[in-house]
Amino acid sequence: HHSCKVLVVGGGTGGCSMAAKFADKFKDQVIIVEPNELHYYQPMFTLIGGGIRSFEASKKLMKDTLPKNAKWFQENVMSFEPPQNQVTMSNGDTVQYEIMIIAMGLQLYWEKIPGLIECLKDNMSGVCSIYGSDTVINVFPKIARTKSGTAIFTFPNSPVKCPGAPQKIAYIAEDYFRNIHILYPCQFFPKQKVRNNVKVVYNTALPVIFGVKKYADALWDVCKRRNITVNVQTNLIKIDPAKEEAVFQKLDGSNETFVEKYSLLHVCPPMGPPDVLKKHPSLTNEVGFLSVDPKTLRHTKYSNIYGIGDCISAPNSKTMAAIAAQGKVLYKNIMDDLAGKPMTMAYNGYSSCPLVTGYRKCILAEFDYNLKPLETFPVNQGREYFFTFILKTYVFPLLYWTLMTRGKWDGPEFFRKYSSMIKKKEI
Ligand code: FAD
Ligand code: UQ1
Repeated sequence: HHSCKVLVVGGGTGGCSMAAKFADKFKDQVIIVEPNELHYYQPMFTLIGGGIRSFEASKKLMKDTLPKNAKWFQENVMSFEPPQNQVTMSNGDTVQYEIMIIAMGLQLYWEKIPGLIECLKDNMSGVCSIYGSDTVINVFPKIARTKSGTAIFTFPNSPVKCPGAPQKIAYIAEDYFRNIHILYPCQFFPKQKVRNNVKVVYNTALPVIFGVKKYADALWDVCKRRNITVNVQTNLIKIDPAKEEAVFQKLDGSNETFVEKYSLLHVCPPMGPPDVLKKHPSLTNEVGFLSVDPKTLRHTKYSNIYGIGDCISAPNSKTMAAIAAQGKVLYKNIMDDLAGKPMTMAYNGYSSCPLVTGYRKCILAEFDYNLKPLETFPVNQGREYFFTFILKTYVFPLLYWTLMTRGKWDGPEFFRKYSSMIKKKEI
């Protein structure tokens, strides 16, 4: 049975970066519980799906990623006992803590779409997904094989991580079908001029293409210009592998269902909070997310529990960029609290989504809780740029592995303040 000053549940983006911050401060007094052998940089999955980056570049051993001056148990947390300041792990051991940070991420509910799991396992089917570490490598071969028919890209009826990703992969595939792409040193691109034979469709359960109007307008424009059919309030409910048909339900009140034949079907699976969290209603809101104050990120009921990342109830868009901003606030607030001072920092809901729209361009969306743009660079980020594509493809991964996993990247707030001084006021 173990005890520590700071217990971190989950060693993904949020858990690893917070553990690194606290392990620097309180050496050998931090425990991380994380079951996985490998640590993935998930934002690269979209680029792997487009054949732009290699799968190898997206992963590292967990032991080489988590901070060395913290103790790692390669277990699952099976239950929480907040009144006792204790959790129980899958090996039966308990861990006691002074402070606990919960960073368990989102669970993917593949099984909620009948037919999906068997299609994903079948290399010959046209069904694929960038969302799984075990499914992402099949995406590019399946896109490259598509020469005709309908390529359908879906967005589910649930909260998801990186809500832009399901349409980014649509834009990349569409660009690939057109054969407007540059050669990358790491990848050979065979010639593809099949765009005229492939219909490209984006079916989203949401009523909008994107939550922030400025970027939504830009994305509608991209879709119109490139003849991508967008159907809102359209939710994938079932796949029939034998007929290569997908069944969709309209969420416009009519509940009508319809069937669409596909040659390529890219699925973003439904997601939600991890089952373990949902089993502890005293920790969660009605739908199972860890219930935290959206400003301080402290638990609403237990004052020594905090949350970060995709598993928390705060209504920000669930991204790594959001976690960078949350981490700064969380660290400062916990240190204030430990010093007996009131918490002074508030998270403003900052989130960012580099909306890759092809093989050399990207719209870098950045916004806050109010869905107001909060941009870093002194340009109009509602436009497509090559430099933002380079940031997404090469700079952010480097930033992640060298700074963020070591607790040393708090987001671009610093640059934003600087560039807002020179940015022209937008009309
Ligand atoms: P995760 O990193 O998922 O980590 C959760 C960890 O908790 C996991 O390691 C898991 O094993 C562990 N865990 C689960 N249950 C337990 C348990 N019972 N006990 C102990 N540990 C447990 N973000 C961006 O900012 N920009 C992007 O361009 C972008 N693109 C993306 C594209 C794709 C395809 C995907 C999938 C994500 C993308 N993201 C992007 C989102 C980003 O990757 C996530 O928001 C971020 O990684 C979430 O971090 P987290 O720590 O909350 O969860
Ligand atoms: C970011 O900080 C971050 O975390 C490393 C990402 O994750 C991949 C992002 O996608 C983005 C956009 C940011 C924000 C950083 C800048 C410089 C805008």
